[in-house]
Amino acid sequence: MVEFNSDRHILALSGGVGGSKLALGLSHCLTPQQLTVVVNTADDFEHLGLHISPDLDTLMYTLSGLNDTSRGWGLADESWAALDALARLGEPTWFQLGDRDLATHLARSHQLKSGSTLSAVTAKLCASLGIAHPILPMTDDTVRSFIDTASGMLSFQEYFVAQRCAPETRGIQLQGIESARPQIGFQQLLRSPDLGAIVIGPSNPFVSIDPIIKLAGIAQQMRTSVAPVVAVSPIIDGDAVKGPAAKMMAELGMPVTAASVAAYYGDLLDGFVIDQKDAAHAQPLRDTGLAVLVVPTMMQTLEDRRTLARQVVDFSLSLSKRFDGAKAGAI
Ligand code: FO1
Repeated sequence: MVEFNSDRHILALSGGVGGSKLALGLSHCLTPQQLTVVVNTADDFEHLGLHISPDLDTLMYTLSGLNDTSRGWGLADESWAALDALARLGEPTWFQLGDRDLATHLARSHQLKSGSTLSAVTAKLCASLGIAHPILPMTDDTVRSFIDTASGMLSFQEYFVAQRCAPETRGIQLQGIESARPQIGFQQLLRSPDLGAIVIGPSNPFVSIDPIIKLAGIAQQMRTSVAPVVAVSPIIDGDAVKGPAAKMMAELGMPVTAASVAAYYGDLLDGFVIDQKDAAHAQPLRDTGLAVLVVPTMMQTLEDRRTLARQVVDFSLSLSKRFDGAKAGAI
């Protein structure tokens, strides 16, 4: 465990694959009392009558060690008999549901239909999978990402899975964002004097992190929090490790660089973590007043995840000391 004042808590904001790798590293460095992961739910959708929460699934499977590391989603050692049977019945199979993964969607959908909130369902699923660290959906209300493309307005999964991110992105709409209430534990944590740092994972800024920070009041609470806000760049050497972040940035007219991600988050950030391949961006970013950590950020092994997590926590808490005086007056 990282040695730091144990009543300081880290709040990690996460999308799917990249965020879950850092969250796994954090879960190895921090106790369940020291870490909460808040997860994007704007990728959620209804499919075959089931409520699918892809990023929550990825977090749960990763933190329980059940995830398929090569695909990046779903469970390891999966079988596909139900999907084959669905194909025979003429049902859509573009979104692949593995046999054991299907149990998660059935349980979630059943519990939601019985009146449970997504938070309660997630807590129950996590407990069943033996996950001790709290994983919270960003909201219990409905927010859905739509991608405005050259081929029309597409729901996120239509864009991401069915069309393999091929259509050109013109913009992103977060339907329901104005009326959605941030999850209650998320709100309480942001107000907590024990909050040590807010860590934005190396996730897609537009479709994974924006839905979380654009929830009512969240960006303002992050800015005025006693805790520093530190993001890990999802862009390394001009490309995204996984997913369409780099393609979307280019299509939205942004330079595909780590520095561009920092500029996008703007005054929300106190610190930024970039890969050593992007070391040339460090000084220009520091000149803007941002604290910058340059370390290897490519997480290939479990040891990479642990090492980066430890470095991010140490860096964030060092800023915490720096900001104690400055930010304490803000709440
Ligand atoms: N991603 C795919 O590329 N193809 C799939 O068929 C697919 C199925 C799937 C089923 C359950 C689940 O929880 C996730 C699944 N994903 C699939 C991943 C997911 O749609 C995306 O990775 C996220 O939405 C992006 O964060």
